[in-house]
Amino acid sequence: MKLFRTKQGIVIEDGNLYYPLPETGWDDLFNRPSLEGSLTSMTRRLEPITGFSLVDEVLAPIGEQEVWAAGVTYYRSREARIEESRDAGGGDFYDRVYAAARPELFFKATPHRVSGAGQDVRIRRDAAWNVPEPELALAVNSSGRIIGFTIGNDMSSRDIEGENPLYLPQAKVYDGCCGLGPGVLISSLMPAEDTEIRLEIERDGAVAFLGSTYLRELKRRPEELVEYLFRDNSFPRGCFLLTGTGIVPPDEFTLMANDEIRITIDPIGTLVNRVAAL
Ligand code: DO4
Ligand code: MG
Repeated sequence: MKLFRTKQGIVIEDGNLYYPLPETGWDDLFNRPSLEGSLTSMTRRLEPITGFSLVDEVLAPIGEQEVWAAGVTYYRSREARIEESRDAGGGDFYDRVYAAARPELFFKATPHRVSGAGQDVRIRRDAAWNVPEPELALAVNSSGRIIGFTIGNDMSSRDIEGENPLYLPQAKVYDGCCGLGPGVLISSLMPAEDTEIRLEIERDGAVAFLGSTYLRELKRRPEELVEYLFRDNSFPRGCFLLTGTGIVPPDEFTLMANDEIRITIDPIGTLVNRVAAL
């Protein structure tokens, strides 16, 4: 079962049928105890809508939730960060955080910086080396329970991040820095380990980059990341937590305006965003 925020209100997808929940607020639903059970009983009472085109109607699946992200949770990410910060004396921070008990967690976006499926994401005007980071995103309610999963794109400026690790917030947080969606797969169970995360970047009608990883490469358990995030930290409306990237394009690759970024995680769907013109 999936939950979508749309121009017509909240819509539940169940068995290829779409059920509208026009009177319900996103934040209340997100934080409802036993969400999966209540959605199941709601669909029994509702009539499915016909002639509904999700692609035309879908919005980012976010209300008042903050978006956070984990870093260096895949070996490929550790490797890439060590390399990009070598000239800046990056030291062994990335190696240490990969192995440490405490994960790297950073603030990623407020709702107004988030782009839903079909909306543009942005690259910074003052950055020259930019990449998408395709990540499994956890939807977590205010009690710290994982209620579902969606797809996140942690847009990143690698030259700013590589110049000095203290520039991380500038490399990561700016207008249009985060893709999220298309909807939330409602489940407390992590998708299977052999689930693939696929990234395809299309430029001028041709494939500019293709890469993939598998959830089994994720070094941390999602519950462990959530437990650290909720230590001495409250999220009255819940939050999203991106779990890190395992796909890093080669160093000579940088995103350009009008590139189409497609991220697929099969049980959830495909998140498509175009890079806005500068
Ligand atoms: O440490 C920098 C950020 C890492 C990150 O965003 C990732 O591994 O996905
Ligand atoms: Mg990331």
